[in-house]
Amino acid sequence: MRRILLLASVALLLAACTARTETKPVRTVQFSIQGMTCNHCVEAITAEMRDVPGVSGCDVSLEGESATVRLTDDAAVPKIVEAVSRLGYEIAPRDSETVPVGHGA
Ligand SMILES: [Cu+2]
Repeated sequence: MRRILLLASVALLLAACTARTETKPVRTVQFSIQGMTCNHCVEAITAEMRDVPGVSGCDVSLEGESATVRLTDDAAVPKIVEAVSRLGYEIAPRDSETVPVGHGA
């Protein structure tokens, strides 16, 4: 009987997790960025990207001349391009993929 209760609660947890994935998908979009020369550039771009509505997180790579941005809203892509361009960097979206939310990351 105890075991059945345990299995039932595990099933409930899994169901709750799946439901959340469906209501709030997060996409990861890669950007190419030209013009970064030091970590201050990385920090400035990171701060600018995080201010854009619909961005839930980002990782900017100086060596890779790129950024990986997590979005909850596709409308954020042109806003990111505009905001980072305004700082004086060349930025363009590279590719994107849909990733499940609520499992780390
Ligand atoms: Cu710099």
